[in-house]
Amino acid sequence: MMSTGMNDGQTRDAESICPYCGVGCRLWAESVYNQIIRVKGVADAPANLGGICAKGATLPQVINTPDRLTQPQIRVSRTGDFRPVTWKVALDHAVGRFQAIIDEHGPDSVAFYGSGQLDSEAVYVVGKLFKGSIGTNNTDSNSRLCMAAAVAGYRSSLGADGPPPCYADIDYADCITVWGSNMAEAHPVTFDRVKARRKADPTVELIVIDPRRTLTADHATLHVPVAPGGDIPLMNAVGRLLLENDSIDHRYVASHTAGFDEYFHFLTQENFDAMVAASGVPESMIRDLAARIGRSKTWLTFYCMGLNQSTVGMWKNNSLINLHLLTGQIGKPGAGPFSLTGQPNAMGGREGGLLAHQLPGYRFTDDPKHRGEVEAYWNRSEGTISTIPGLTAVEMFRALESGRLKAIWIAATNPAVSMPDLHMIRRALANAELVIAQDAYHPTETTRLADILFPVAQWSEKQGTSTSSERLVSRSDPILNPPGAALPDWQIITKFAQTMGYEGFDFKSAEEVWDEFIPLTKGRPCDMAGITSERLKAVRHLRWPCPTVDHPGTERLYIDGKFATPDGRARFLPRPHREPRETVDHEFPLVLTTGRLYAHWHTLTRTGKSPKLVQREPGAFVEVHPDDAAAHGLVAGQLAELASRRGTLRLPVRLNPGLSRGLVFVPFHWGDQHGEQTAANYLTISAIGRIAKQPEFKYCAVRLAPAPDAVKPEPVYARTTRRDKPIRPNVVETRSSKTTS
Ligand SMILES: Nc1nc2c(c(=O)[nH]1)N[C@H]1C(S)=C(S)[C@@H](COP(=O)(O)OP(=O)(O)OC[C@H]3O[C@@H](n4cnc5c(=O)[nH]c(N)nc54)[C@H](O)[C@@H]3O)O[C@H]1N2
Ligand SMILES: Nc1nc2c(c(=O)[nH]1)N[C@H]1C(S)=C(S)[C@@H](COP(=O)(O)OP(=O)(O)OC[C@H]3O[C@@H](n4cnc5c(=O)[nH]c(N)nc54)[C@H](O)[C@@H]3O)O[C@H]1N2
Ligand code: SF4
Ligand SMILES: [Mo]
Repeated sequence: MMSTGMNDGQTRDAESICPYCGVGCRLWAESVYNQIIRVKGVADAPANLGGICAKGATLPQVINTPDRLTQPQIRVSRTGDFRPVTWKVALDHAVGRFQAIIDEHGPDSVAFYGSGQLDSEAVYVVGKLFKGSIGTNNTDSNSRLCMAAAVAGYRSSLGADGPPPCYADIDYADCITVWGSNMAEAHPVTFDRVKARRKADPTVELIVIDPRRTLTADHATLHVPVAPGGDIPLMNAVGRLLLENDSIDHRYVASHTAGFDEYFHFLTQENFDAMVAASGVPESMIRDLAARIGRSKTWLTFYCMGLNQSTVGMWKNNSLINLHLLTGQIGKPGAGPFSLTGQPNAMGGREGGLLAHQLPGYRFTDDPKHRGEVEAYWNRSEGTISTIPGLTAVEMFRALESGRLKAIWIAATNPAVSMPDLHMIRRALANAELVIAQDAYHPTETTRLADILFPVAQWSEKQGTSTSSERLVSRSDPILNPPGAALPDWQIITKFAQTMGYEGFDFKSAEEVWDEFIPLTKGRPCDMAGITSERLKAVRHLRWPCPTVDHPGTERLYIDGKFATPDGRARFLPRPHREPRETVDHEFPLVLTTGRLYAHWHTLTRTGKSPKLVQREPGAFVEVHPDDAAAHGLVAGQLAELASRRGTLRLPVRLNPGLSRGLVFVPFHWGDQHGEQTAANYLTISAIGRIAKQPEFKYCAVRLAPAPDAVKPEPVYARTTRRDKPIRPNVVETRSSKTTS
C-alpha cells in the first residue's frame, strides 16, 4: 500500500492539482494534525501562475466533514439500513453478486459508470478489469455528458482527439472568441489570464457567443446573443462571409486540408437568409463578427458545454473547426480551436480509454488491430476484448430500466443529480439488481439508492496523475491520511479484480500503475511514454506528446500542418442546421437551458459544505427575462412552477435582462438532498446525439407559471423486472462492524 504517512506527525505540506475544474491549478496545501489549514496557488505553475479561485481556496472546509464515508457498507434490501463491514466482507459480497450476475446473464449485464474526476491510475485499472478481464466494453463516464462531442469533433476533423493549443496561446492571440462557454464562472483562473491579456493590450478582441449575457460576456468587445441551438447556422454564415470577403488562407487550405470544394459548394448553395434567421443573430452583427475574425492575425477560440451538450454537439465542433481551417488559424502560437475540459482529469479518462468505445492510448474497441495490441500488452488471449459496443452513459441507465443491464458500479459521479431526465434515472436505479457506489461521502443522492458503498480517499489523501485541458500531465501528492478504511479508487478496483481472481492487478503503488499504462501510449497521438513516474516526481508536469524520457513535451499540436488523419490533412466537414430534439410549442413555449455558477461544483457534495460558498449561492432558482416574467404574472423572488414533459420544479424567480427572450436558465447544482423539486434534471431530456451520444442539457421545452401552494407528491420508483436470484444473506451476516482490513 502506498505511504500516506505524515512527516513529523503534526505538519505536512504538499503540492497537488485542484480536484475541481479542468484548468488544472497547481495548489500548495499546508496541514497540521491531519487537517488542511491553507491552500494557495503555486506561482510557477503553467496553468495558474499562482492564481486560485474561491472553490480551490475553500477546499479545507469540505474534506473532513461528518458525512465522510469511512467504512465499506452493505445492505440486504433497498429499504433496509446500511451496515459497516470490513473491506474483505464488502469485496467478497460485491464480487459474489457481480460474478453471479455475469454467470447467469453474461459479461454485458454489468457496467462501470465513472467520471472525469477519477485519476488516470483508476481509469487504467477499470479498463483492464472490465474490457481486458471481464470482457465487456460497458465502461463509460460522465465525460459522455461533457466532452464526448469534443472528442468526436476533434477526431473526425483532425484525425485524433486532443486540444491543439495551450493556455500560453492567450498571450499571442489578437482575437479570442469564447463560444458556448462561461469561462468567468467555470474556468475562472484561465479567464483571469484572458482579462490580463486584454488589459495589457486593449486592442485584443474578446468575442462572446452565448444566448445569455453572462459574467464572461460582461468583459466582451462583442457579445453575440446566438439563439439556443443556433450555432451551426451562425458558424456557416460566418464561413460564407469569410469566403465572400476572401478572408481565407488559401495556402493553408491547399497544403493541409481536404474537402474544401465540398465545403465551398455547401456554403455557397445554402440559403444565407435562412442561416441568419436560424442563428437568431441580426445580419449586421454576423457581418461584424466575420470581419473581426477575418482581420485577426491570431485567432483563438475557447468552447465548452454551449457547443458540446447538444444532440448535434459533434457537428457544432466540426463547424467551428471548419472556420479555423479556412483561416489557417490552427497549429501556430495564439491560434486554434480550444475545447476547455470540464473536470480535472476528463483528459486522462480519454487517454486511458474510459469511454465505452475507447481503449488506452486513443485506441478504439471497434478496431481489431487496437484490440489485439491491448490484449497482447495485457497478456490476455485473443478475443478477450469484446467486439460488442459498450453502453454509453444514458444508454446504461436506459438498459437498467429495461432490465437488459443488471448491475452498475458507479464511481466519482452522482448520476441521481447530474443525469438527464432524473425520473427515468431513478426508475433505472430502482430496477437494478445491484448498485455499487464508490464515493467520498454518504449520503449523496446516489449512495442513498445503492446496495454497496465503497469509501474512497479523495483529493489530498492519495497520490495520482491527471491531465488538464492543455494536455499537461501532472502529479498530485498526498497531504492527509485518508479517514477510516477509505482507499484510493485504483486500489479498490485492483482489490476487486484480485478478488475476482484476475491476474495483472498486483500493483504496489500508483506509480506502478502509471508506469504500466504509459507504454501503451507509445507512438499514439497522446504519446506519454516519456512521462515516467520518476520524471513526474522530479519535474511535476509535462505536456504530451512526450515520446521519450529526454523529450521536453509539446506546447501545441499540428505546428507542422500534419494532422492525425491517414493522409495528414485536416477535414472540412460541411454540417447543415438541425433543430434540437424537443422544440417549443403552445403547451411548452419556453426553452430551458441549464449550467453552472461560479461558487458551486456540480452536485454540491463538496462546495455545498463550504459556508463561504453557500453564503454566496444559497439555493436553486430559475432565471427569467423580466418581460417573460411579467407575461407569466411573476415578480422577482416569487415561487414559480417550471414544468417540462418529464417533470415539475418549484423555484424562486430571479430576473435577468441579459437572457434572450423565451429562454429560462436553471443551475443544475441542487439535487434532492437540498430540497424537493429543485433539481434541473427532472426537466431535461435524455435524447442523445447519434455518434457522440451526448445528451441535450442545453435545450428542452418548458412552461412557467406562478406556483400553486400544494406540493406534488413524490412518485414511487418500484422494481419492475424480476429479481432473478435472492440476495445471499450469509455473506453479510457474519462480520463485526468495527474491524477494517
Ligand atoms: N464553478 C464551476 N466551474 C466548473 C464546473 C462547476 O460545476 N462549477 N464544472 C466544470 C465542468 S465539468 C464543465 S463541463 C465546465 C462547463 O463550463 P461551461 O460550458 O462554461 O458552463 P455551462 O454553464 O454549462 O455552459 C456554458 C454556457 O453555454 C451557454 N449556452 C447554452 N446554450 C447555448 C447554445 O446553444 N449556444 C451557445 N453558443 N451557448 C450556449 C450557456 O448560456 C452558458 O453560459 O465547467 C467546469 N467548471
Ligand atoms: N442539467 C445539466 N446537467 C448536467 C450538466 C449541465 O450542464 N446541465 N453538466 C454535465 C457535466 S458536463 C458533468 S461533468 C456532470 C457532473 O456531474 P457529477 O459527476 O455527477 O457531479 P459531481 O458532484 O462532481 O460528482 C462527483 C462525485 O464523486 C465524489 N467524489 C469526490 N472525490 C472523489 C474521489 O476521489 N473518488 C470517488 N470515487 N468519488 C469522489 C463526490 O462526492 C461526488 O459524489 O454533470 C452533468 N449534468
Ligand atoms: S480555477 Fe478551477 S482548477 Fe483553479 S482553483 Fe478554481 S476550480 Fe480549481
Ligand atoms: Mo463536465
